[in-house]
Amino acid sequence: MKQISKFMALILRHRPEVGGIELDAAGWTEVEAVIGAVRSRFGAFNRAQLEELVRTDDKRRYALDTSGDRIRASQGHSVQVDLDLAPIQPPLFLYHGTAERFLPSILEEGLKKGKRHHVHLSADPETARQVGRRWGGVTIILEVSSGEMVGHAFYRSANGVWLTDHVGPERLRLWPGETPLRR
Ligand code: HQG
Repeated sequence: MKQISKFMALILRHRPEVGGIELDAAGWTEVEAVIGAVRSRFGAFNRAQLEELVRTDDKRRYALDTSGDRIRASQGHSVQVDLDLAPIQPPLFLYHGTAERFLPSILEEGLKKGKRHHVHLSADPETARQVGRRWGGVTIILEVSSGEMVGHAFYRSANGVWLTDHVGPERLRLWPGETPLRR
């Protein structure tokens, strides 16, 4: 199931053509098309298994529409899609987990979105830690003073990831709970 989930992330976020599917402007595609793509790569796979995968995914990466006939990734795309999220007021603080080795560049340039459409921020330090751990080495957590970022649009994806365009270095500090520099 993990391999299938990774394949779904690939075709729903980055390379739909690999699965022979097409995403609409908001990132949606037919559930049947995704089932077909998974079958042609992994063998037997049915709607119940897809729904189970959507329901149990650790980060709730995929969402079905209200009809249950269409599916999309809730965030993380590199292909051009407009998720049509409404801007909302962020909490006072958000968090970003990353690797210590990126810190000098981040403190100079701020958080940049790179290949994705947005910078991804977490609602709490623990989630940020999980995100940062993916990079190996020493994980650090940055606290973002999102409450002070007046004039910057923030969005929250269906799976609770906070999204914005860029975070300037002046809005970042090492989360006080983290002390990597003293290790
Ligand atoms: C770093 C996963 C140097 C940034 C997670 C991060 C998340 C800089 C990396 C989602 C930088 C980008 C996103 C700068 C940012 N200089 N490095 N100026 N600005 N960076 O993968 O936040 O499993 O695009 O710190 O759970 O790690 O895919 O972003 O380390 O929600 O569902 O550049 O991906 O979800 O990496 O992760 P990413 P991210 P999924």
